[in-house]
Amino acid sequence: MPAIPLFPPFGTDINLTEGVMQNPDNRIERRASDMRGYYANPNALEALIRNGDPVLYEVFEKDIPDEKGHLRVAISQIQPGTVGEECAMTKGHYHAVPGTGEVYLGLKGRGRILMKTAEGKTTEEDMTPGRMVYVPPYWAHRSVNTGDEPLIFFCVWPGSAGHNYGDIEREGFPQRVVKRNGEIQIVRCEDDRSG
Ligand code: S6P
Ligand code: ZN
Repeated sequence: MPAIPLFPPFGTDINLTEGVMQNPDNRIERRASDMRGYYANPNALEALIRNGDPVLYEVFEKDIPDEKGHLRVAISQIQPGTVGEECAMTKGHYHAVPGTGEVYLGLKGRGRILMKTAEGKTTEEDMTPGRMVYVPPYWAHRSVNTGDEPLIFFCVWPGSAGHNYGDIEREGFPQRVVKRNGEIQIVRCEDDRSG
């Protein structure tokens, strides 16, 4: 007798060239108006909201139980562009169960994954097609599109992990990715002139 209800196996096609999952069960969209408080330049964000409130990123998921033992999967797609000088990015989160990791696989476009711990350690990893990035337990993670086309990546994480957005909403990340004079730069809080 299994400890959790038996779940039917399934398969789904992923177009690896386009980064598109066939028949996702859920689509989450984040528009500019969902991102208040996240970007260093709130005026630039408000201008974007007034100017059609575009979808900045989407997440396509399969319906897999958010329970221990399961693995959840999703494809995220972040549109290119900047808000002020800051590159388009996800909200970023810790997992609600902090001791749970995640695997990212780049499918299309170019970006960076920013990571940080509650104790103040920080690091970044490149996200490009075919590159796998391991996000270990306890590391908050945010994805940033540094290219000129959508950044698309596949993620797998424990079903029980959940998402803790509140801490990042309050703390932000010490790193910000900006485009200055056509060049991508990572700035730290102390030398952040974008705000
Ligand atoms: C889930 C995984 C991704 C993100 C997605 C959107 O654990 O890390 O599927 O949810 O990239 O980012 P965010 O920070 O808005 O959830
Ligand atoms: Zn995650």
